[in-house]
Amino acid sequence: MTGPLPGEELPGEELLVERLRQGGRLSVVTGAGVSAASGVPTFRDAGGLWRGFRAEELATPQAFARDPEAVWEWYDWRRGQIAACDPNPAHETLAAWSRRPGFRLVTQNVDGLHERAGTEAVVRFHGSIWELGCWDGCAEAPARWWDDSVPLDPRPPRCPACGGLARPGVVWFGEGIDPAVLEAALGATACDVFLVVGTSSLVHPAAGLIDEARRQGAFTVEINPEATPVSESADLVLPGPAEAVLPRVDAALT
Ligand code: BJW
Ligand code: ZN
Repeated sequence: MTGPLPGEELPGEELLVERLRQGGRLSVVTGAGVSAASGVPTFRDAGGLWRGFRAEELATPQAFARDPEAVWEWYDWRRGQIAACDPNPAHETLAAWSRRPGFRLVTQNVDGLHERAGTEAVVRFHGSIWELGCWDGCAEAPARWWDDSVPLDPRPPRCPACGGLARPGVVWFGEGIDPAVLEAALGATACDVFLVVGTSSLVHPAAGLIDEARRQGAFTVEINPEATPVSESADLVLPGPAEAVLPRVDAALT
């Protein structure tokens, strides 16, 4: 026996189609795998290393305090990569679904590709690579400001209010999630169908949202070519690439 060929419908897809046809509230959590087909490297696959460093070694306040120039160089490199990428059919399908009443999208991605595909009101769980903040948290600077220059000039960039170091407007390991963002994400767990797409589900608290959704009675679905810690407990696992599975489910809906 062989599994489905690439591009072929996966067993169980019709179950998701059926649930979505019922028209209840749909919430989606996405991770780096959703942007993989756009050319944005994921964190924990082979392409996610930068000069041999893992995200866990660079995406921390300690790494920034030690060597802000190196951390900014990593972010500048990523900003350049992302600027050259376009949304893929996974982002586009979710943007189309965002017009359904009761739809909510929580993304761990900082790349902005969901917004560029046309999804509004995205809950950016880990912030945005296009925003900056004051490293010292000075009272005069806004909490976050937008700067999409590639490359950044100067690098490291400065806080416009105090002239000190600016930091990327993202959430690093050991930092808390913005309370309003956490509240919005927890709000999204009250739904009928909860989809988790393209995340290794290793990083908390984002990885725990699916458990909260199940606790509240949602039908939980994972879309990921690889098994993750949530695969065993999800109601349905569709082990394929998001850019193929989501458009196929959408086509079956119409
Ligand atoms: C495809 C595909 C295709 C490929 N289609 N799929 C509870 C238990 C244990 C630890 C903790 C816990 N609670 C908190 C912690 C500590 C820590 C943590 O989780 N550590 C674990 C690693 C063990 N969490 C935190 O520190 C968080 N803060 C917090 O909890 O605050 C409270 C607190 C404070 C102080 C002390 C304790 C608690 C903050 C986490 C911040 C994470 N930040 C980053 C960087 C963001 C900025 C940046 O981008 O630079 O967020 S790390 C990185 O990981 C990034 C991502 O959003 C995040 C998740 O990664 P993701 O998206 O899942 O990517 P990958 O690469 O892991 O997976 C890709 C997946 O795609 C794979 O599965 C592929 O198979 C799949 N895929 N192609 C579909 N085509
Ligand atoms: Zn400042």
